[in-house]
Amino acid sequence: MAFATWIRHVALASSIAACASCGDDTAPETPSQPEGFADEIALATVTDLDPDPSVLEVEIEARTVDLDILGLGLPTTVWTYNGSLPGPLLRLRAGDRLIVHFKNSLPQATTVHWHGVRVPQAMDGSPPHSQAPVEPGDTFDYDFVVPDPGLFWFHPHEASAAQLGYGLYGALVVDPAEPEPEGLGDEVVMVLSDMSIDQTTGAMVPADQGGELGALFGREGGVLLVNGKQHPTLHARRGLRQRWRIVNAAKSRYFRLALPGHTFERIGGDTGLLVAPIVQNEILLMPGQRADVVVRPMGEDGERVTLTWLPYDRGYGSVEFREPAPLLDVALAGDTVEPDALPALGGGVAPLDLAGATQVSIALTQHNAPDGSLVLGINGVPFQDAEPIAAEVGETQIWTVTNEMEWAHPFHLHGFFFQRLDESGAFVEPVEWLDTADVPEKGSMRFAVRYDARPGMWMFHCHILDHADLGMMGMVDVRQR
Ligand SMILES: [Cu+2]
Repeated sequence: MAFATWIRHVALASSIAACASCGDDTAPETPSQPEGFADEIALATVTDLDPDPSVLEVEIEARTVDLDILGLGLPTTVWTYNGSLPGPLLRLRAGDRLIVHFKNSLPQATTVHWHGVRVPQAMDGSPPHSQAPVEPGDTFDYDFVVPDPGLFWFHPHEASAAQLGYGLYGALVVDPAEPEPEGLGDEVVMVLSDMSIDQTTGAMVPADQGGELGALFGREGGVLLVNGKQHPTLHARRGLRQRWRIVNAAKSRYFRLALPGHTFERIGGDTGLLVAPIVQNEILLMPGQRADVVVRPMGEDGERVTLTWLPYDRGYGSVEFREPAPLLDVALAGDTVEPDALPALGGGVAPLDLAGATQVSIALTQHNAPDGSLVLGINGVPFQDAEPIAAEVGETQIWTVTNEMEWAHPFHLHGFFFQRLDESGAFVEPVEWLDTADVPEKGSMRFAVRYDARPGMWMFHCHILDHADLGMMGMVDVRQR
């Protein structure tokens, strides 16, 4: 059993024991969320096969299952990890070991990629270099230590646009080795996604719908999901903080989120806490990206406020004729809890030392092959023909990623975090470790990366997975010095 699971059991047991004082009406009330406040969007769990508290050992099977996603009594055949959408929540502590006995019971080959986790290259789940695809009926053991705290996620890296679109994703929470400050709010992990489902039959729409044009735009599903549920309800004690840890697991869709009348205090992103919270009116999550935000739901007793998806302009044709859409209702209850100060986060990151850094420039490109078919690539070369970018363990590189296309691209680097730089080369404040960052249309994005260890061939690609599948993917060959 991993430590974090154990500590929650202990906390539950002690809160039951503490109820001996419940009859004492002089005891000050500790405000709490409504009973079962997040049950409707509870993530599935998985059995830990290892009694060692520093090891989480689980079995995960990729298989199809029929689920009533639309709530209309129509079965949708969803591709899942262990039969649930999303897959089970995996939770460990930084420094713990994760062992996943993976079995592929799908009709096609797949892998599991651990997005954002600094795994050894052989555990990265990204064929052809880190492993061969796991064929139907075959198994693969993933076994690695999770070094960094944060919300991460896992998904296939084989036919990834199709397989994510059909439902293959799950959340991985790594708690920090040292306890976090208390009072950040009651945690809710939210996996956002979308799905293309025929509304009359419940059938999953094939992933190649719309042909090349669909792929060029990046296919978005019309059914928006929070933890696999369409427009679910989350309950909240008025004024009492909740900590929403959100991952965008959609294959193409950007999630621009607003909660009318509310602000968000962003306390983290892809990994770890910030040095101080950032107050934001909206949250923007590109595919693959995470946000760690504190919310104080406010309003009348019995009122519902709706977390809403807003159109985001990621380029040509991306906002026209598109309306805001409800994602999640927050149902308010109870007396209002008076605000108190958010605890000091104590996070933050030192900027990388850029002395002697090597410059790398790449362009995200689009062209037509001689046969007229659409090709996306890096520097005009699709992934299958690409030469890797050379790097050495211990080297620091400054990348300039230029985007020549009419659409923004969410750039993702495997295996290593990076720090954003602005056009002048200064660090973007606050300095953060990221694994995914937006490259605006007809614009560029710069970052610094240090290859700390772990030699091998590492992927980078657009996380609009239709684009990655069309060739917008490359490799960094990190050699031992
Ligand atoms: Cu793209």
